[in-house]
Amino acid sequence: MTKNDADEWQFDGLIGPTHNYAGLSYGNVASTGNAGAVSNPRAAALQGLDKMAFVRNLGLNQGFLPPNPRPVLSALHALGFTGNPAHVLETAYNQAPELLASCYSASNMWAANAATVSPSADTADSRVHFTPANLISNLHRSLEPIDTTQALRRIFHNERFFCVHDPLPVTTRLSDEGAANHMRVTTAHGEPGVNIFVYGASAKNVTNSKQYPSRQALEACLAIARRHGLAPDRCLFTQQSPEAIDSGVFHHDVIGMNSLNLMIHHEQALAQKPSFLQEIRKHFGADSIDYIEIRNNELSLNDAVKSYFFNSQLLQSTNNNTKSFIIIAPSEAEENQAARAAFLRLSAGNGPLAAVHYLNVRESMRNGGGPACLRLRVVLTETEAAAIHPGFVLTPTKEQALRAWVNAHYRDRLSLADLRDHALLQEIQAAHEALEEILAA
Ligand code: SUG
Repeated sequence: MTKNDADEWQFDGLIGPTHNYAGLSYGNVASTGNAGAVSNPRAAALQGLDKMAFVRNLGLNQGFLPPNPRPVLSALHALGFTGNPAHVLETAYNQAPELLASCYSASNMWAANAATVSPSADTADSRVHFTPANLISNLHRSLEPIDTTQALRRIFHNERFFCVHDPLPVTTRLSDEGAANHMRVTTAHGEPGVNIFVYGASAKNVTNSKQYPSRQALEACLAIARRHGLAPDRCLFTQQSPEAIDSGVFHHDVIGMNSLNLMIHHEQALAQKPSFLQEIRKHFGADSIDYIEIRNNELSLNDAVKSYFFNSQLLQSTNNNTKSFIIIAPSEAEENQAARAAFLRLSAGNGPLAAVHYLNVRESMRNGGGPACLRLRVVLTETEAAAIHPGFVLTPTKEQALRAWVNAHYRDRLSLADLRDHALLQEIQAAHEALEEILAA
């Protein structure tokens, strides 16, 4: 088998039963804007499953990552809340509701932040490498890596093919938010790629964002490239524009997307665009890369953030037509005139898009998570794909079982006050036990 037989898999985060709106992510305008709203975890999970099924029905490879167990009682203990679980929940709710919400967050649904992934075609030891993101920029997200690392080691367990590293050490200098800030440009999935790491800040930066924090450190990107064994001459490190971060672009995938050799970027996405384009062209030549720029007068930074145009899932079309890509965009992009018009332009005439499908992932969107946030891309050869844990592949049977599980175990209404309800904790434990049975079936 040659590496050319490799294909891309989408691993979506299965949305957990504690999905809620706590306004925990400063710099993510949807999260802070919806703080305190009542969520519907059941609808959220079903919307996520609808999207996964849609992708699978297009003939693409679809898997999922399990929700992390919540609440993280050990974190509440570490934060000084003692006693039995009911007492811990009640006192945390009364004294520090944001800490309780952090320990209850279902944020590992945004699988694009689970890890950075390098396919075997790119790595020195020809294994698929994963670095789970340390997610240290926000307390609630910093509680994800331990469980995420475990889940990745469970799914990609065969060490002959896979290497799941530990997350990077916990320090702001190595702040890492995973694949949301990484793009792999290549003409075929199984060919070696050029790895583009987009960072928000570095130790040497002079031009940082002013209003909102940047989340990805250059030093984290450099460490990942080293530990994955990527060829230095096939790695490119470029800075996000501070202006974009200050407009609510907390991850690069909110302002740029790519698949294979197609890149669609907003003109204000990057701080050093000219040198970036020069380097990209040096690697590919003008003909083998399709770089499309969306100008500010076509879609403003604000509309890009509001519509999540760039957080659409750009996928390889499985139809044998001349256009190679399709888009899964959030309904919010259809409702935004400028975003809709931009998609029309890209699908008309010689545009690269064969189709644009608008899907409803509103429950996630209200926390700043669009279609692309909800999935982790993993390029696998057929042999590697055969070695993953089959329980995490979204077959039609598994999909039906997961839908029934969500309907049986999820609430359709969750407010922040509900988080102190001890019954909720027991419901979630029962849900996780039932999920294990589905994974084993
Ligand atoms: O990290 N929202 C997530 C959204 C992550 C989106 N992912 C990508 N762009 N790839 C975040 O800000 C909000 C949770 C809350 O407020 O309750 C939250 O964590």
